[in-house]
Amino acid sequence: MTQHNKTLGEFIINKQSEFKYSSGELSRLINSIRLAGKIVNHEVNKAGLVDILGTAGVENIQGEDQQKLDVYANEVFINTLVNREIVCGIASEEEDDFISIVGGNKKNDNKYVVLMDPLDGSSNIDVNVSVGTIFSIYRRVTPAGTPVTLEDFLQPGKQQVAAGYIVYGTSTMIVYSTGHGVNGFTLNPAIGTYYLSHPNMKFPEKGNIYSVNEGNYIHFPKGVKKYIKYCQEEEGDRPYTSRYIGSLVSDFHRNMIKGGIYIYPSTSKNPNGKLRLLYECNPMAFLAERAGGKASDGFTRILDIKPTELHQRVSFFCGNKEMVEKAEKFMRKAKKK
Ligand code: AHM
Ligand code: MG
Repeated sequence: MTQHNKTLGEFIINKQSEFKYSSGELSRLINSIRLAGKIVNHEVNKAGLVDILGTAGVENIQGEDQQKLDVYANEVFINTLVNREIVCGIASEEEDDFISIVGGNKKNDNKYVVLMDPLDGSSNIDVNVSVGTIFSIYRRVTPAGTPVTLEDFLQPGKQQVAAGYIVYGTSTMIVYSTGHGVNGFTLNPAIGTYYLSHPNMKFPEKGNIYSVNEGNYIHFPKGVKKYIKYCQEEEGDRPYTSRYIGSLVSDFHRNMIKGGIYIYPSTSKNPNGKLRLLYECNPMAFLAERAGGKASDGFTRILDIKPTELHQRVSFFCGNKEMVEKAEKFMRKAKKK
């Protein structure tokens, strides 16, 4: 990566001028997410110092209360979006209910709602493994200027205007799409600037990685068990390799670059899977499709599912088109029997 690569700021401005009649609202919104991501990144980077600076719920040397990082990230994203007056509503995996920003004395004609998982995979923080923020943006369906309602958030994923993630990894990256390509930007922490490092990201045509928590094998549906056995068979380009970080953003990111499938199926413990449709699966499915991949619940396209509740869970199969289709075939076959 060199200094003359386009920065995220420049990229957003260029994109904005492509939409002749756009108000720049979406560009400003992406900009706010970029800023909040930098603040969270700074804090995530200090996570290893927790024993020195104090643990969650305990006062640190400065007499400040240390917060859990997922709670902190939630607050940073909400405060940034509220303070910049850039959205009309927010729903977060960390909040029981959605937040309406319209109301009171202030006029707010903003048309977008943001849904997010502010810090996904946060159990990985203690062991210095990558975590991420996932975000999803929709145009509200109720009239501008009125308080948002549940209806504004329970839209099928195909209605998303934009979606993306920030991965706090060996490098910090923001990867997002406003509907056409998927572009990735890497943060240069020395100057706090994101540079376009991964233009037009695409899943490779063929993949050979499967990512699933095999510890739950015994509780998996038959179709998934059979697909895992298929991945392990010796034939053609198989056996595939198994890679599972347990951090959706990182597993997805690797699979998009190297080619693979991520599966979090239903289990006897979690009959609807573990992942959340609105905060995790829809944004990832939006990116997957824009990058030439596919995402389904084993039978149905994720982006077609009409949500019924905010914290709804769903089985998730996401990655290389060919691999997801193969897994779906095993699911259908097992269901018929
Ligand atoms: P979280 O939202 O509580 O962090 O859970 C989501 C995470 C995903 O990032 C990851 O892929 C999955 O949970 C891992 O779950 P498991 O430990 O059951 O394999
Ligand atoms: Mg999560």
